[in-house]
Amino acid sequence: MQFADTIAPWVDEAVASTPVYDLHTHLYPANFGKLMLWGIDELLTYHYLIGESIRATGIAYEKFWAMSQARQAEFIWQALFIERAPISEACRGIVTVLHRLGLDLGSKNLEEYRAYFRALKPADYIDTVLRIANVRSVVMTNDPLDPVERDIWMKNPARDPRFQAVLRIDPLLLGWPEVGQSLGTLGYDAANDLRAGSMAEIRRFLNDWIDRMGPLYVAVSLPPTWRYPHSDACTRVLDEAILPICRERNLPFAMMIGVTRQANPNMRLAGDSLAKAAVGNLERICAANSKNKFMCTMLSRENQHELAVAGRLFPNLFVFGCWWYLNNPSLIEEITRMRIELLGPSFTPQHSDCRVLDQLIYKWDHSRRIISKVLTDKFHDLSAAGWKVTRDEVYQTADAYLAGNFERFLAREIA
Ligand code: RAT
Ligand code: ZN
Repeated sequence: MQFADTIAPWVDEAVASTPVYDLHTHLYPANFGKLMLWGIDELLTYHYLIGESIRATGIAYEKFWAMSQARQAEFIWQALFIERAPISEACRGIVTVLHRLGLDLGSKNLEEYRAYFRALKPADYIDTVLRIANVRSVVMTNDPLDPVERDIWMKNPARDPRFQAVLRIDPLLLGWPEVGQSLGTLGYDAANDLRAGSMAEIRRFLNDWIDRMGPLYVAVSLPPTWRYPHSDACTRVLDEAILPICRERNLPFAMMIGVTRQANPNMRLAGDSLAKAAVGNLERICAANSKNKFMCTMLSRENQHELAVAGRLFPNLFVFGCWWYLNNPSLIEEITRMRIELLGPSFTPQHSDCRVLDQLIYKWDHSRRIISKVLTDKFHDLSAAGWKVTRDEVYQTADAYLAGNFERFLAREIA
C-alpha cells in the first residue's frame, strides 16, 4: 500500500489545478448587458438567500417584495449575517467569495463591500472571477422565447468563447397549447393543437436557433410527473421534432428532472419544490432513441441511486451534477461516492448552476474540496487493494471529472 501522504497531495493538487468546464450555469458575458449578474447586491439577493431570510425573519411576503433590490440586500445581510451566524451553505458561499476576493470579513460592513464592487468593470471582473475560481468555460442557459434574451441574440452579439450557449426549451415542451401562440408571433406556424405542418414549423424554429446560438446541447427541466412515452404534446414534440433534430445536429438532449415549479408562488423564484420522479421514463427514452445522446441530472436525493444505475445501462446517457437543492456538501459527498462506485470515471460530478458570476468562486471552491476528499478515499482504497496508483492516473481522473468527460461526450458520434 502506498503512503497516504503521497496520494492525498496528488489528488488535492490535481483537483485544485485542473480548470473546470462548468456545464450548466445561468451566467452571461458582459455584452449581454443586464443579463450579466454580478456583485454583492446580486449575491445577497440570490433566490436561495431570499428564501432563507423570509423564513428566518417571518417578514410578510408583500413587504419583502415591495423593497428595492438594494433594501432587500441590506435586509438579508442584517438577518442572515449580523443577527444570526451565516451557517447555511448559501450563506457560507458569500463568506467564501468575500474572503477569496480579499475583503475584510471582520468589519461586516456592507457599504465597504459595495464600494469595492462599485470600482470594478464587468468585463475585467469576469477575468478575475474565472481566474480565482479556475474555471475555463461556462455553459449558459439560453431561452429564445424570453423576449429580453431573444432581442440580444437577434443583434448577433460578439461571442466570448468562454461562454458557451445552450438551447433551453422548457416552454416548447411543456407550454402547450399556449406556446403555439408565442411561436406564431415569431413567424412559426405551429398550431395550438399541433395539427399537420406544426411539427415541421417546430423543427424549423429549432434549426434556426441552433444556427443562431451554436449551442452545445438542447436542455429542459422537467417535473417529477413527466412521463415518456405518453399521449401528450410533450411526447409528440420530443419524438417528432426535438429528438430528430438533436440526432441530425449531433447535440445531446439534457433533461433536468424533478422540479415542481411554484409550490409556493409567494416566494417567486425561491418557491420551487422537488419530488422523486419515476426513472423508468428516463430509461425508456434512452432505450427507444439509442441514436440520441442524453444528459441527465435529477433533483431528488431519492432518485440518485436509480439514476446512477440508469447511467450504467445506457452508454448514450451522460449523468451529471448535484443539482440545486443537492448542491450541499453532505449530499455532494454521498452522491459522488456512490457514482464513482457505480460509474467509475465516466460522469461529471458537478456543475455550478450559478446565476451570479461571483458564485463561481464559492461553488467551485466548496465542490472541489468534496470531490478531492472522495477521490482521495477511492484512490486509497484502490492502493490498499494492491494497485500501484500513479500521479498520471490521478491527474487524468481529475481532468475527466472536471472537464474531459463532458467534452468527449459532446464530440462523440453515436454509431
Ligand atoms: O438552480 C437554480 O437556480 C434554479 O432556479 C433553476 O434555474 C434550475 O437550475 C434550472 O435550470 O431550471
Ligand atoms: Zn439551472
